[in-house]
Amino acid sequence: MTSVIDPNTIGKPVRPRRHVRTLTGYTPETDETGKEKWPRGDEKVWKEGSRSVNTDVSSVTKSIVNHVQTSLARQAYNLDNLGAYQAAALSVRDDLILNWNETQMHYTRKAPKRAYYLSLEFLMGRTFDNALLNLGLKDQYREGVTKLGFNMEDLLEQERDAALGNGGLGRLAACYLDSSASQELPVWGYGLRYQYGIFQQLISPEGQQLEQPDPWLAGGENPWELPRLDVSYEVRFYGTAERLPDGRALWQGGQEVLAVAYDVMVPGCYTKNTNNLRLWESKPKRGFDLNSFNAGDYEHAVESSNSAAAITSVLYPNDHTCAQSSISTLGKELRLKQQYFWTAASLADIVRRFKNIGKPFSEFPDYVAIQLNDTHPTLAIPELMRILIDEEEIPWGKAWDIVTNTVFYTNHTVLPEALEKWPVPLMEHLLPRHMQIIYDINLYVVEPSVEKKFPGDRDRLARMSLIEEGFPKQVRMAHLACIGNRKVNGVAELHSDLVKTTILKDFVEFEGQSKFSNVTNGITPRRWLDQCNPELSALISKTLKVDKSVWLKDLDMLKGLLPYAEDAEFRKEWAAIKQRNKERLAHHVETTLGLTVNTNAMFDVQIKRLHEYKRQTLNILGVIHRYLTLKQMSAAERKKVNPRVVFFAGKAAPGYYIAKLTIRLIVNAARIINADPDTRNLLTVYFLPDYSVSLAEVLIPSSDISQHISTAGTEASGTSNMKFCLNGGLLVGTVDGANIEIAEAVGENNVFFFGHLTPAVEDLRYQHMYHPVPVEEKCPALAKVLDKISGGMFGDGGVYEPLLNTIRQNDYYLITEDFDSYIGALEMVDQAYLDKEEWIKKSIRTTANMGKFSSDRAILEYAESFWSIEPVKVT
Ligand code: NBG
Repeated sequence: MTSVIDPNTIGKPVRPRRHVRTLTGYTPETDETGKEKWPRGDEKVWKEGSRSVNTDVSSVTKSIVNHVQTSLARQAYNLDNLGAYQAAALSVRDDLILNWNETQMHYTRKAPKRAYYLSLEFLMGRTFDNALLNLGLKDQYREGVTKLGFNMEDLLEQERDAALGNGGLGRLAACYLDSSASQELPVWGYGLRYQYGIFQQLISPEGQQLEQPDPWLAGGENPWELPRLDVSYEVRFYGTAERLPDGRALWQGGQEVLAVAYDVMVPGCYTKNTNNLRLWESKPKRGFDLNSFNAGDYEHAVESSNSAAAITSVLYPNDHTCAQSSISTLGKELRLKQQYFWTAASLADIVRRFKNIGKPFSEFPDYVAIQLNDTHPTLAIPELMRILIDEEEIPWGKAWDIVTNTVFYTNHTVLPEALEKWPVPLMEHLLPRHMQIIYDINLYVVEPSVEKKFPGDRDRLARMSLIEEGFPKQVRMAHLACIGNRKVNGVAELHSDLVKTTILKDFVEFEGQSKFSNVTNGITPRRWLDQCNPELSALISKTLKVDKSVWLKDLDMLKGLLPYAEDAEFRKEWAAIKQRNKERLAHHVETTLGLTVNTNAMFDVQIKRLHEYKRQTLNILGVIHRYLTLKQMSAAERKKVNPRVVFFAGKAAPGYYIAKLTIRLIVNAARIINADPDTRNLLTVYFLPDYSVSLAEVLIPSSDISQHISTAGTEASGTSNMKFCLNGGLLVGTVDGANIEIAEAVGENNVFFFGHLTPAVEDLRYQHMYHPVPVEEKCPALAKVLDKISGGMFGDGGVYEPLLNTIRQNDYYLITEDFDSYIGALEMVDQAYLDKEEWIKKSIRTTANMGKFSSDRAILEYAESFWSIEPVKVT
């Protein structure tokens, strides 16, 4: 008999398309007496067959060899470092899965309130080392790997960074996941599984930044994720939304794509709790269009499947400050598609999990907290409204109550150009139902209540509206995020104040102060001390006489180091570790770039995204000023100068012309300065290409001084400032972001502050606009530097004119205003460094006082004050 194929089923998935429950998450049934029933087979056989985490060297080596033989289908004869890394990673993954499984089962059984961290970026870096340290298995693996004839450091180097983020915002999300698991909090992350992370940066011979795709998954299977092809949701775009008389709407037609889950295990430090980061990948709903295929039109046949797959193909490399201005219309549509795809899939998953508990929707906020990491996931607000109204048939007002008690919003920048806005026509086209809901929120919530509270204040109404008038009209995402949530916070004290007094001022007057608060950012001391600076971590444990498993989770214990600042022997050990970290960096530069670094010099580091507000330009102009000063000195004077090596690293958004010019100036200035025999023992400059989490892990422990020199009021927090100080590096900075709180914690005499303060900035800008003073008059030292650049000291001077003109004209970021005090601060650094013993004391005191900046503290603040969730320990 021939089988008959129904053409309608071709290309359709065999399984029903709605999410199918998998075995994960099932809870045991109980019998009449309330005793748990074993689900299938012989319980004893099952239990005998189960294994636990491998903790001794011989079971570790067995497991690695087993993976070499089976998972990799290789043998000792043909195993290279990459293969050995893969086998060892798979072995660690097995252990993580065991803990992960238990954690998920435990959370499901207990059904506690959970928090979900929605972030479009998770800058995870490498996992192998971090997982071993958190599991407490580093020593066993090191020994095992050595026994198998490999070197642990070589294997660690094989792993590619997971670089699914642009900078601080994405790394913060990664630190928060680590802290949530370490503090045993039921928190899941939701993000996108980009095929391509942040671009790889190359530097051309002229000093130009070139971008290259980062195919981070190309090396084959990623051992740190679990593909969960059975967890998938349909997500709709375009189509029509027809309002029904009962308040619901029927959204239909358009394009449907599938969101498929990939789970990344997030192990806590010295605990079984292993949380989940769920990343969505887009897939076409059907393989391809069969009609076109049959008609021989192959291109059209795969068109829609390509467009579905494109949604999660690449991370947008835009720095927040050139937000959407440099994206094309098509690019904008894709970006908005990414945002909706991700929030829709995440919410479908969250709602499904909630429904499994069997509680009414009125209790949703008792079980679910959703944190919006910046405005990128703001569509979660109208999407949850849509689900509640259209699918769950909950009346509008009740739905609004649920949403505004569930959602929380963190703002990460007050730069006005960074605030997301989407053109209304685009939103109407792509998400017609959501546009209706946004209009409804404006109509039912914003307008009547603002009018009631401030009768007749039309200007205020226009300022606060979710829709900005213009051609085209735009949806203001920050306003939607602010009105549709329970609490808003900034990320450092100054920043949170600025949020309240600038961009959301009207909303504070409208909703009251209590909705607005601050959670100062934090960093995980596991990666940013124990992992990146193992010698310092060991010295701290030895000195405090406390195992690191304790102090790494209670970072205030570092205070115990304070008395040792007076102990000469301890200082010697401290300084020797810094020195070895410098040598480690020098070795890295030598092997990757073939350059020799003077490790007897002071190491001065600025590493972050390239942006005008972060003022790498100020730094390189300062370097050139130093160079010119050295050139003018006599040989005898030069002898008194302390040698300095300046490191830069960071990526510029591909469309950000001025930032790219700054890179070019740094690279070419370095070329000239490093080659000058008069000065090269005293000053050298390096631009290290392709900045990444892994590069930061080598740079940060080596620094004597690091620079955080944004124009006051522009850097919301900064987090690398915390990482440097935790590793005993001192800070040169403006009175901005978290610099302020760091200085409060470590003592102002251990920080080198300079520059104008935030309240002065607006007036200065006004003066620049309407009463400009030429640079020659305002800041002669700077004028000289600019002239040298224009004059061609670092290659064709004309190339840099657009960059120099941003300073000569307008000078929005106030380089002319801060230059002299900046140079003054650097001189103070030189002075202070002359007294080596005192410098080391400062370094020790700085580390000792950094307890506040642990991301454990920050995540506990979110958990307690916002989300109302509690630790759920997996035993
Ligand atoms: C960035 C700020 C940083 C801050 C991180 C994390 C965005 C939009 N903002 O100062 O510029 O440290 O967020 O909060 O990426």
